[in-house]
Amino acid sequence: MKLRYLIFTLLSLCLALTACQSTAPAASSPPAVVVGFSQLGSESGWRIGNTASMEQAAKRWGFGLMLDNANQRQDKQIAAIRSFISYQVDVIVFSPIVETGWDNVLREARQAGIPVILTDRMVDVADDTLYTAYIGADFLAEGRRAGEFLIKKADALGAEHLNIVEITGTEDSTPMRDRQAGFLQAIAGDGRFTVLESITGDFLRSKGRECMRSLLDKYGAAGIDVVYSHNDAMTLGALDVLDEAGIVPGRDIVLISVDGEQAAVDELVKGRINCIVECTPHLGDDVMAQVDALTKGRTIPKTIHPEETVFTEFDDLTGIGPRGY
Ligand code: GZL
Repeated sequence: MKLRYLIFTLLSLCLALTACQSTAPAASSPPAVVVGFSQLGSESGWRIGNTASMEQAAKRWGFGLMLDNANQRQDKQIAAIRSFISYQVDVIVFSPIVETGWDNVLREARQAGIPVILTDRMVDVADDTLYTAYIGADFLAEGRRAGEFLIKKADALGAEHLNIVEITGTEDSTPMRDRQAGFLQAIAGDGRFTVLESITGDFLRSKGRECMRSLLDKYGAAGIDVVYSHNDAMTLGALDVLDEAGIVPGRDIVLISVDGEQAAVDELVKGRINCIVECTPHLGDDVMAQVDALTKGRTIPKTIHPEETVFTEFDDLTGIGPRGY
């Protein structure tokens, strides 16, 4: 039995005994394909849904999955990738918490002959052959959808001027950079909009709450017309603060969010959020289909974007089914 099968089987047995995270078929038949997946954390409902999607898809494809949760730390992701190289997995999949700092470990994976698929977020590396594919959202398009909604909302309000505050995701992460860039591209040249300030909430509900509180302290409720928040977790934190301050979200202040978590969609239906740009966490099947193709020696596309939409107050929201995250 190949060393890595032995390791995987023993590791799965050990993980199973200690109830750690490993998805493996019955120990009697080692999986033909083993995937090493470095997940960046559990910071939001989106992330938890994404992890579930990857685990369920690996099971459906009959792949062994070594899952490591880095708890928001890049150094732990790098260590996990190195352990996957040692175990000689067939494919490494990871969601890079930030874009920079990956060149060395990706070169080590290439030297070991192990292909790397990026999922959910991109890397900024000197040589883009260091990764085989990126499977995840087009965050620029997501940002543009947020900006396009705001233009429509300003038209509907007959607003002459709107002050915007932006609560951004993790700095140097692809969703943060491109959701901001796409939004600014969409509203560029429209003199009705001023972005007063952008502060990072790191995609966390608790920090979204802190950001909203400090922005209200600084500008007052009358000074803020629009909150553009890069994910639902931070938006839900902002809603907590607006409620405490007696501000009616969705009416006194326009809220634009991203992800499409069930909890946020419920607030959208109540009119407390005005727009949610969908970002699907259900990437597992796309990723595992490309893993399958790679292990069969086929060439795969360099970039795969999932279909995504946008939900706004101007739409018929009765048709939104259960979100699953
Ligand atoms: C987007 C993903 C982001 C989500 C957040 O693809 O990277 O990270 O929008 C999550 O909820 O924290």
